[in-house]
Amino acid sequence: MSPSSGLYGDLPPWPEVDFAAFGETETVPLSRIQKLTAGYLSRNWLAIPQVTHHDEADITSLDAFRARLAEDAGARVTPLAFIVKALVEALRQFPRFNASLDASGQSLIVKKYFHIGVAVDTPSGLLVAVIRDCDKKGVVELAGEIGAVSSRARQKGLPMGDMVGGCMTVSSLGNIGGTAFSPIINAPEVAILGVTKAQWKPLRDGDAIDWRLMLPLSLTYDHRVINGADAARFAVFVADVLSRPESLMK
Ligand code: CAO
Repeated sequence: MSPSSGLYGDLPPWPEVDFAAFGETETVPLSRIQKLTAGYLSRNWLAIPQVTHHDEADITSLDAFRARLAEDAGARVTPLAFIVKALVEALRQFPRFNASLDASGQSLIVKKYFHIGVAVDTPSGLLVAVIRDCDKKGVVELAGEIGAVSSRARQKGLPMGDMVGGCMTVSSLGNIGGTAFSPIINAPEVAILGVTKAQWKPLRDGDAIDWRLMLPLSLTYDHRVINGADAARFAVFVADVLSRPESLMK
């Protein structure tokens, strides 16, 4: 798909530049995954009126809690498994986020299941692994599944069946850095949660200063389906459950 073709064919043509006229260059073919992803991302970027809402969650307790949990379970547990569980709770509370517009755009299909997509950075491009029935799995089980599916994705890619049917996606750059970003919705989902690196921040507690570990949340939503106030409520809800990690151990 050319960058300007498709839905908005009346855009000016993409600039054709002889880059070599300005200095040395090298042509590197895109991988199959990168080419496919480019098409989907362009479609989703053009077709969805999307807005990103930013908030942050206090994960001071969660960080200590997950360290204890990992030690007790003898397993690796990153914040992501808690974030997936928090999303399940938020989707229950705000069912409009667990929905897709039908092909005619006239009705909303509201899902009663909780399959969460996890964006995985692989050497050949970005893949979204869908973790099924996250409402029925515990945090440790989810952490194991996310770890296993992301290594599989990096080593040999994923079959299409492992990447479809998601309700909402999480894109975590928390292992790398950043303070906020605008993730693009993975259609036909209506929202995606971006997460960047948790940072210690001084928060006022009466006359004292308390250092808290704050996790940035970047929630992109389809404005045709979700209004800004509900997006703000959704983010506040996610932040609240993340601040009470015991509540996610059900
Ligand atoms: N803040 C601080 N540290 C974080 C963190 C956060 N938000 N999220 C993860 N970390 C830490 C983890 O705890 C882990 O440290 P420990 O081993 O000491 O606990 C370390 O960072 C590495 O985590 P990880 O990346 O191995 O595991 P994960 O569960 O956080 O993420 C995966 C797994 C597959 C989502 C991730 O590796 C990945 O590929 N992310 C990129 C997704 C991407 O490219 N998104 C952009 C798409 S465009 O929207």
